Amino acid sequence: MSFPKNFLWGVSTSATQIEGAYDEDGKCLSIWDCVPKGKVKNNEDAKVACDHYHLYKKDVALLKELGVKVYRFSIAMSRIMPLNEEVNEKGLEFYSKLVDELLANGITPMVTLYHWDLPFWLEENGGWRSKSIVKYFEIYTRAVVEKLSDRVQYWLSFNEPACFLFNGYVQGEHAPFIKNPLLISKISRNFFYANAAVIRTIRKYAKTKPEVGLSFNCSAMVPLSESKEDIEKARKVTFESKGGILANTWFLDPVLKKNTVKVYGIYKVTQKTCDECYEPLDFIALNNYSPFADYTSKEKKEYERSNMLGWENNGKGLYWLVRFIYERYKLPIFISENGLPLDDKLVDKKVHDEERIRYLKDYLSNLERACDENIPVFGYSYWSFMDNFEWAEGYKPRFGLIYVNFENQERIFKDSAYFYKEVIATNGKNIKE
Ligand code: PNW
Repeated sequence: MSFPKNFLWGVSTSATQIEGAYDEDGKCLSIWDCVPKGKVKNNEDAKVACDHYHLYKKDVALLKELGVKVYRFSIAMSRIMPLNEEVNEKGLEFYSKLVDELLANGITPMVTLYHWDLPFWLEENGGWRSKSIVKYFEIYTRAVVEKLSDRVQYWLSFNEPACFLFNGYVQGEHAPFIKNPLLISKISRNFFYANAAVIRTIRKYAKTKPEVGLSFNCSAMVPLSESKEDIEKARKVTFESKGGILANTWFLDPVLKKNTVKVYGIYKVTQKTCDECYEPLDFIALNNYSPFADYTSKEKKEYERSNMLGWENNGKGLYWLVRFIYERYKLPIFISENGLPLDDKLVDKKVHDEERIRYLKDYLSNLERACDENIPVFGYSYWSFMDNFEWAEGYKPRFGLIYVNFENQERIFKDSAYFYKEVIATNGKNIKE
């Protein structure tokens, strides 16, 4: 009963959320540097964030102290592609030094090529509404892969297409704050082509045999009981009902099964798109925070607990997600995000975040169950390494294992960081205590 040997324990971050240095060394502005007033809580911004761009060596030392095997971070396209087809060597240099620092400390890098921060000039060009975006992703990916692939093996083409496309262009809650449901098919199609181009470019130019995945934000419905009928009902909702189809099937089926999907009778991923964009992945990366609400039944759920952003905490959601996804797509799974936001308080240089420790115990014991049932999960990466810029929510929700004092950039291990360190050291033996 335990996690596999060599399980990849890690922590995750993304460029915009931690780096700062928003206009240094040739970086252009991204859509998250050009947010209209009123769109982010308290009009906060990511100009400085955790100042990781300058403090990266100290941060890698903290990763080492935590004992992580893998560190998942993203590359800011705006550092690499300041305008049109031009490539900025200084931007590449930063990530090259970061990779060296990680390797020197025995930590495996996992690179996300796109975590939501489109260069602003590319948005003005039409952004995800324009097919021309594909060409720029190809140039960008080639530059990064040529620079880093002698040392980087794990690649994620994109982080959460459902979020940056739908929050950005359909709901208008994230940059570029456009609200137009009629864009669903078009922006998705451009995404499928960009994703295929990115994966093909990685495989074409990689100097080390690459392991390529994509981070999907996914949720499952937790069955009401473990009877056959309830499990079947939950599986159906996970892949077929309203929430399930747009959040899970819409992206996963075309990418992983070459299957067309139709939603609400109007929106469609066509067979042509599926055929032209099919490029098998080596693994599936899942970002999971909450299960789906139960759309099919009025019965009360087993328990209701929600975090400060209103998302339900329930570790069973992770077990069922991993199980349903593996049964349907049959690929190895990496959990690339899972975590809890709290309004953590620093008291005498300590942060007592028992709630986060309970959360970790709940989610990790459910993940262990999946491992025990021989589902090939090969790693888990907590979101996030440290407190950071939580997009439209600003700095209040703190997801980190490490507390960041944004006044002076001090970093402090929370109680959960000590707990997670022990999780890694014992390969999960302490989650039952
Ligand atoms: C992720 N949901 O987004 C993002 O990848 C991170 O950048 C972000 O900071 C983190 O989670 C925390 O919000 C999410 O449906 C997308 O519950 C979807 C959900 C949650 C988080």
